Amino acid sequence: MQILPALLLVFKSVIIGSSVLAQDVCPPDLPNDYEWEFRVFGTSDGSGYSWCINADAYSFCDSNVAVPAGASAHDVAVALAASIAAQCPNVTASVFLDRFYFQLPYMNGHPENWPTLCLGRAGEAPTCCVPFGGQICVLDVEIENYNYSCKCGDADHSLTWSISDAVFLINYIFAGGPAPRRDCEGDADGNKLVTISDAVYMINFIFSGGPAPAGC
Ligand SMILES: [Ca+2]
Ligand SMILES: [Ca+2]
Repeated sequence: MQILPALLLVFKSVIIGSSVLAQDVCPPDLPNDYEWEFRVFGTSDGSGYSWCINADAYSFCDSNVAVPAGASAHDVAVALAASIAAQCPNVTASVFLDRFYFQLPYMNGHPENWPTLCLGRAGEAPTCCVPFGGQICVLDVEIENYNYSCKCGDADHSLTWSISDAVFLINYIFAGGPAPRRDCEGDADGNKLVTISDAVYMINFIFSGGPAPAGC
């Protein structure tokens, strides 16, 4: 989360024009914006996405955001960010890798005005997220079982290989820590199991010039 301000600074862009709603129905631009962070896992299956922002009397929704089958998590993030931002010029959107961010201007500060953003695949119950008190709301958007792209050995799903992956596995195996998001991500040595051997494999890869994870 510490990188978010920098990311927003770099990638922030206000989408202007092509709004389906008149600008004067959007919330006023006041401090203490509400923020959401989303992360998309996997690729699009082509069935499309839906989202809805509800904030007091305001409601901005789209139930048919089309994303071609096979589109990457980044492409899904771009499509959703563009769709949401296009509904209201006061919504600021940015995208970084498989993550995307929204900011909605503060709305009078009353709990009943705290906005909800719901997001999901078209035709399925969406997942909703409320950034209470202007705090950022983080929501992982799972797109499981649809051509999931697995980076073998990336146990912590950071999209990179590092010693953190070995630490993650050791914590999982010996200390009751969280499991890798997908078994394939924990399976660095490609034997279809997640064991301490995978942590050893990552250590050997990172520090001793061993082979890169593959074949999970
Ligand atoms: Ca990693
Ligand atoms: Ca293994």
